[in-house]
Amino acid sequence: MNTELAITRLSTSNLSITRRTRATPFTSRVEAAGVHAYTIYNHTLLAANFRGMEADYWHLCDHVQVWDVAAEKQVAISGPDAYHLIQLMTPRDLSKARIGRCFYVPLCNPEGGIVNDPIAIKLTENDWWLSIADTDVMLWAQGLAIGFNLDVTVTEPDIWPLAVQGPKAEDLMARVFGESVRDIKFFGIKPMSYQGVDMQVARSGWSKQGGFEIYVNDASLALPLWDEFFEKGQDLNVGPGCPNGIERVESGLLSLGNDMDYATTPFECGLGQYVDLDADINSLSLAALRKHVPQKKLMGLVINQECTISNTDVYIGDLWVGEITSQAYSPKYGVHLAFVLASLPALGNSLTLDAQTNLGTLQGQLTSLPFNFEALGLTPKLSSE
Ligand code: THG
Repeated sequence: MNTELAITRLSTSNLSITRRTRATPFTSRVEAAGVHAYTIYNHTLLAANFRGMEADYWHLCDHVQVWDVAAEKQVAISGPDAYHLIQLMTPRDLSKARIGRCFYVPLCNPEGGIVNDPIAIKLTENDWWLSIADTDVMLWAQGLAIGFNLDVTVTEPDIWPLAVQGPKAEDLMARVFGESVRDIKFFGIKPMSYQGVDMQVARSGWSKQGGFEIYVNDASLALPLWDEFFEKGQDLNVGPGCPNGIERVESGLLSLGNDMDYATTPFECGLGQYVDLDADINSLSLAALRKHVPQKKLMGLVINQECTISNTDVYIGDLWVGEITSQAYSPKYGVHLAFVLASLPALGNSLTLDAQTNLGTLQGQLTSLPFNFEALGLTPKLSSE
C-alpha cells in the first residue's frame, strides 16, 4: 500500500498538455477564472480547485457554480442491440427503463468487480449514452460488441458536459434555458434549445446541492453558454467551480479509482441497491454477484477534530483493518470525515478504529454511508459567516 501517494493533493510542477491530455472547449474560461489545480480524468483536464477547497465548498453550498465536467465522456451505444450490450455490462435491471431517464449504474466484470460507475442515459429505444467515470469503457464495450457479435456502434462522440450546481442553479438555468427547465425531475433528461441547437439537459450532477448538467454538443457554443451563465448570474453570485472534495465526502458520493476499483464489488462499496440479483436479465456479472461473499466494506469514519491524515492505513490496536480512501475536514459539522475500505474479518463488530494523523493516533467512530449527521448528533453550521 502506498500511503503517501493516496493523500498527496498538489504537486509543484506543471502538467504539460498535449493532444494525449485533452483540454476542453471551456478550458480557456476555466483558466481565466483562476483555476488553481487540475486532475486528469478520462485523459482530460478536470479542475480541482479555484479559491481553495473550503471557499469553493461554501460557495457551492450557498450560491451557484458552473463546472467544466467535459471529462465525463459519453460512450454512445447505438443500434438494435444497444440495450443488450448495456445490460451485459451492468447488473442493474434496465429492461423497463424509460426514454428520457438517467440511471446510476455500476458496470461490473464477470467477477463482479466494478469497471465503472456511469450514469446510463436512455435517449431513444436504440440510443444510449454512458456518462462515464475515469476508465476506458469504450474499449470494453467495443470488445464485448465484437465478442458477442452485437449489432451496435460504440463511439465516444464530441459531447462536453457542463454542470450548474448549487441551491441557485435552477434559477440560473431558467434564465438561460427558459422556465420549462424547472419541470425536469431528478435524473430526468430532455433536449433543450440553446441558440437554435438542441442539447440534452438533465437534473443531475456530482454534488448534493442540486443542479443540472448540459450535454454541450457544439463546441462553438461552449464559450457563449459559459459567458451567458456568468452574465445572467451576477446577482446570484455565480462562480466557477468543480467537483468539491469536501462536499462529495459529506454527501457520500463515491469516486471510482479512489473508493472502489476493479477489485471491489458493488456490495462492498455500498452500491448494492443498484444490483438486481433476482432480475431475469442477461448480465455478465450476475452469476458471480449471486454467489459473492463480501470481503470488505466501505464505511464512514468520523473523527471529532480537525486533523491531517498522515497514513491512510487504519488499525484497531495493532490489527490492520483497512485504509482510508477519501477524506476531508467538514467545516459544516466541525469534524473530520473519511471513507474507510475495511476488511470485514478484521473489523468484526468494532464501532471505532484508530487513524494516524498529524496530532498522533486518533480514534474515530465508524458509521454507515451516506453519513447520517442527525443520527450522529451533529448539527450543521449554515454558512461560512
Ligand atoms: N454526471 C455525469 N457523468 C458522471 C458523473 C456525474 N460520470 C462520472 C461520475 N459522475 C459517475 N459517478 C456518479 C456517482 C454518483 C452519482 C452520479 C454519478 C449520483 N448519485 C446520486 C446518489 O448517490 O444519491 C443519485 C443516484 C440515484 O438515485 O440513482 O448522482 O455526476 N453526467
